[in-house]
This record gives sequence, C-alpha cells and structure tokens, in this order.
Amino acid sequence: MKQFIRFFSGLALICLFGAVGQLNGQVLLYDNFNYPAGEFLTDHNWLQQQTTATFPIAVGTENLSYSGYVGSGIGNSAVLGIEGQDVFRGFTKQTLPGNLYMSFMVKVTAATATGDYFIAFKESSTSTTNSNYRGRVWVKSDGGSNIAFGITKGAMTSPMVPNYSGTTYALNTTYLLVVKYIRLDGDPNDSVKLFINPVAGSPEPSSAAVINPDIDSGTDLTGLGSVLLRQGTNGSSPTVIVDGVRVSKSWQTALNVSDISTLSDLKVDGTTIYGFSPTIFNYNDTVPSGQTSVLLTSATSCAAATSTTNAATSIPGISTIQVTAETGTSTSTYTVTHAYEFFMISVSIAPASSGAVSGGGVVGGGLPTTLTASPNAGYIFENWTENGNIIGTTPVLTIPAVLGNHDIVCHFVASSNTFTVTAMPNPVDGGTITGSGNVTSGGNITLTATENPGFIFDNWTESGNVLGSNQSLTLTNVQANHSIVANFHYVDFINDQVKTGINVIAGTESISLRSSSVILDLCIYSMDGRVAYKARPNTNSVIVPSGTWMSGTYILKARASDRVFTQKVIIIK
Ligand SMILES: [Ca+2]
Ligand SMILES: [Ca+2]
Repeated sequence: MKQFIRFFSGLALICLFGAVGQLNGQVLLYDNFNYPAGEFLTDHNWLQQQTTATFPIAVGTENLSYSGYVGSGIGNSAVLGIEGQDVFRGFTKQTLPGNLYMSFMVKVTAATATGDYFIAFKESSTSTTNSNYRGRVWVKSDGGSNIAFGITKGAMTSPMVPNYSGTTYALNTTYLLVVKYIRLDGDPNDSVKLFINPVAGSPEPSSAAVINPDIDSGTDLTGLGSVLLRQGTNGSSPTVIVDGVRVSKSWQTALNVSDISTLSDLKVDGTTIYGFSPTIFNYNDTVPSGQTSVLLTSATSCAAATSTTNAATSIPGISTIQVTAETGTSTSTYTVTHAYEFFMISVSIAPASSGAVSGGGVVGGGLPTTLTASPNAGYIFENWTENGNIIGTTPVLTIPAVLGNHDIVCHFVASSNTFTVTAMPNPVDGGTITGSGNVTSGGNITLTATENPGFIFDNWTESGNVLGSNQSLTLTNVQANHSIVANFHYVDFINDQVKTGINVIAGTESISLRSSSVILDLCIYSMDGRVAYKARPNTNSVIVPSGTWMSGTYILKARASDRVFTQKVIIIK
C-alpha cells in the first residue's frame, strides 16, 4: 500500500452534464458467447452457482440471430438443459431506485407443461451462495410444439405461478426477450415486465407481453449484481439456447450499441488513483523513490466499450488510456502523469483581466511544460517575468524540464496604447538588428545594427526616407507603428579585415579553394578591374576552370559565412 499523496487535476468538470445524460447508456454486461464450442462457461467469466457441478453449462455451436439486435450473430451460444450446474456472471451492482434491462435471444428446443425458469437477475455480483433471484424468465409448453414465456418478480410462494403469455410461440424458433426490472424504494412496489420480440431501434413499447407486479412479500434486495443461467428442476427443465445476453440501464442500449466511452475505474499499481471520476481525464501520480515502472489497470463504464493502455516506460513519464465506445465513434483519453515529485507552476496576469494563460499548475518533476498567453480584446502580449526578470518575449513559453516551483507573471499591455516597431536588414544577410518590439505610446525605443562579415552599415530608412546613419537609432515619443530598414553594403576593399581559413591553390588549368566554412560569394577580377569569374558556390570547396585565361595577376575575393577573404593569384601558362 502506497503511503503518499496522489495528486489529481480536476480539468474535466465541463463534461459532467453530458456524462450524467449518458449514464443510462451504460452496458453493464454483455456476452455473445464468442468462445470455442464445447468449452464451459466457467472458463469464460461465469461462476458456478452453489456446489452442483454436474452437467456443466457449455458453449454450443449454434449462434442465434435476431434482426437488428446488437448481440445478433456473434460467436456461439450457451446451451441449458437437464438439471445440473447453474452459473452466473457479475456486473457492477445496481442499487435502488432504477430500471434494469436484461435482453437476450433464446431458442427453446424442448419445454415441459410444468414450466420452469432458466434466466434471472441475481442480487450478488460475486457470491456463489447468494440465491436471491429477481426477474425470472419461464417457459412452458402446451404439451405440443407451442410454448409460452412467463415472468415472476422473485421467488413465488409454492406453487410458483408465473404470469405467462399465451402459448403462441413455437419451439426451435429464435426470440428476442427483454426483462425490465423496475426497482423502487420500499415494498411492495417493484415490478417486472417481459417484452417478447420487440423491434430493435424502436422506442420501448408502452405495454409488455407479460407483466408481474410485486405480489411477493420479499423486501427490497441490496441491489442486482449478476445474471443467472439456470438449468431448472428435474422433470420441469426446458432445453434452451441462450445468446447475446446484455444488461443495460436503458431500453435504447438494451437493444442497440452504446456510445459511452468513459472509465469506471483507473488503478495504478493496484490502487484506484486518488480523486478518480469517470469525467476527470487528467491525473498526477507520485511514484515512490526507486520505483521505475508503473502498472495501470482500468475498467470501462460500459462493458461493451474497449480500451487501450499505453503505460509510461520510465519515470517521469505519462501513461494514456484510450476508451472507444461500442459505437466506435465516441472516444475518451485519460492521462496519468507519473513523477517522483510534483511542482507548482503559478501564473498570474498583469494587469488583471488583460488576458489568460493556458498551462501551468501541477507539473511532474523533470517533465517539460508550456505556457501559452492569450490577450483579451484591447491588449497584446508583452513578456513573461519571474522574480522581476524577463524570461520570455513570445506568447509561448516552454520550460524544458521543471525542477522546482515557479511563480511567473504574464504581462499584457493595452493595444490601443501600444505600437510595434519592426526592423529588417537589407540585404537580409547584411547584418542583424536588436531592440525591435512593442513600445507604449510616447515611449522610446532604440535599435542597434551589427554588421555581418564583409558588410558595412549604411543607414536606417523608413519608406525610403533616411532616419540616421549611426548604428544605433533611437525613436522617441513613438505614436505609430514603424517598419524600419537597416541598409548595409558589401565591402569591395582589396585588403579585408578577416582573411584566414580559406586555402587557394592556383594551377595552370584551375584555381581551387577550400574553406572551413561555406563560401557564399566568389569573384575573381583581372588587374584592370574586369570580372573574370563570378559565382555563388554555397559550398566549402570550389574549383574554378582557368585554362583559357591569360597569364597574369588576378584578385580573388571570397565571402564565406563567417569571414571574407581577398588574395592575389598569379597564373603562369
Ligand atoms: Ca452468439
Ligand atoms: Ca421496492
């Protein structure tokens, strides 16, 4: 048992109302007997009731179908006959008040005139000795090939007298039956209905084929928690094939696919995660020091939903559980962050009500986190500060690995009082500019131009007008947006300031250059100033063919990404 706090984040309350509306769409149990024929139901999620183990209930080869029914035509079936073993399969126990539906297909191959019941709800989900059965479904014959279905709420006083339909149904025919158990607080007030061959996809009929009111004296059970398959009493047992058993809280999902994609439980290392709720999708899990992996288990709210778990492979790490509804359309993803410790990223907004920040909160130690600023109308983002220091100037702030608590302020400024000053170098590789950004009305802003190798700064212009020729430009009393250009020109001096790192070999047929950095521009001039060769190689190694050139002295100028280079070259033929 872990003795530490499991944090959780309540991020999903907005989903609460939708989830409440969906609760009746849960499928609590469904079984299409999609198991190998001949195997016993006790091999497949069913438990033996009481101690009788003779004539165990097995999976049959026949697969029942009913047009439009969700459990139609899947897998095999269960075959019940002579008195012997009974079995039950549990579901999440349902307490008062509420309606519970049990739908299934049945094909009766033999029945007695005495009649007997073969399926019912049972009180306990797990107890093999609990024998409180409710909503018992009976079948009897007229002595020939006609049969009737009946229902009792509970254990009738002897002799058992179910309410039966007319003997208008036939042996060896597949029927869809739906038991509705109406459970109310107090007694006697529960009742049961049996629908025979309802139309799948249609609303619940206003009247059932058979109704049995609460005429027994039993008090309310603690709930209903399983489905019982019963092989009857010697001499009265029918032989039935049961298939597509489905327990649900609504008529709709008793007969049709469910669209619920939530979890009913989420365990980490065997313990339900602190604060679990089906409608909370993000959790934080503090892992004990030294533990390097986690085991996740979960249960879906709807038995017919499916889930896929991807557990974190290291700590800190994140696990996800994706749940897909029976419909295949609705999905939910639950996320668990595992870490040895958690830190708090506190974010405040300045000034108040000027914007919002997403992200922050509790973050696992060592994991990254991202804050995203969104200004309210009338404001623009300015910067992030922590302890008075600017730590970011773009609206998205990422902390690569959170190793402590943070108290971050997101600053916005009123857009009506703020102007943006942008600055671009011309040409784009002529140099760099610092200092551009937002400035409040009437404020000052200073731009600084820095030359790239080979370039010289000329001046600042805006819309073609020269603003200054100092490498530092200050705009005062800013009252508008500005788009400033810093102009540079390429230097054509013979003696450049930086000239190392490029090797030149001049032969009779070619001149080869090899540079430690990429050669961007290459120009070779004759001594009278004419261009003999010009190229933009964009590579570290260049070979210039010079076989047709006259003997003489040439000036070679190369501009690499980090330097410029000028050298005289003598070509001797
Ligand atoms: Ca089946
Ligand atoms: Ca009651």
